[in-house]
Amino acid sequence: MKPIFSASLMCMSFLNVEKDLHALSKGCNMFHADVMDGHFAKNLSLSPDFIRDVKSVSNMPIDVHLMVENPEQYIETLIEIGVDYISLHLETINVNAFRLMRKIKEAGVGFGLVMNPATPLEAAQHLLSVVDLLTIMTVDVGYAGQAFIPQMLDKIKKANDLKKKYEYSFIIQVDGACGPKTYNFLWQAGAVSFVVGTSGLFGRRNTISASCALMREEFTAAVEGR
Ligand code: S6P
Ligand code: MG
Repeated sequence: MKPIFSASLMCMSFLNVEKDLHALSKGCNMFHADVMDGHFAKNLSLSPDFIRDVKSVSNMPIDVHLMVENPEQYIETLIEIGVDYISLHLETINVNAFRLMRKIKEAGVGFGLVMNPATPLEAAQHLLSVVDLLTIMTVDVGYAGQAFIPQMLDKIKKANDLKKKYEYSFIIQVDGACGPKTYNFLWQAGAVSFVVGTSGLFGRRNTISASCALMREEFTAAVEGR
């Protein structure tokens, strides 16, 4: 199985957005767009208007990670923009999880479910058969550049065991501190998709194309133990 690299757009420089998006679309496999409301996550990040612009210049699949208290408010707009996955936090959908899941899937969009580090996998068990993209946070939401939470490896392994046992189809994605120091553990645990931000892709003294190439080399070296 090949890894999926999902570029965390909130970590990119906005000085040359269109040019860098084109380079990212050659070197990565997906875009990850963080939307925050300053409440559920104590920060602000990307907006639906920005995501619309990204979609207008690129064919890359886009996963929108909604870190907001009321995700329902954004779903119609994101469907209309034509994003590929709408990822909702389990912690924000306990009163309407199945209703929102149906709304997303009936529109032909992938249903993403995201879990905070403190939320046990068991809390998601009734949704696992219908999730397309399961994102396990390995940092608390809100900021790039945080330390990896090692206890999450066990959660990833459990998710992978359940996926195999019940033949679930979700992709296991990890968000937070994905990079050369963590790829090997994450891959061995069963993660397939990696949200790459400051730890794995951005902020290097390099062009975006060179950073993408380096990211892939670092992944190969990490998982092959070289
Ligand atoms: C955090 C957000 C993430 C970050 C990404 C940053 O709230 O959901 O998507 O942008 O994790 O990556 P890194 O390598 O800086 O932790
Ligand atoms: Mg994210």
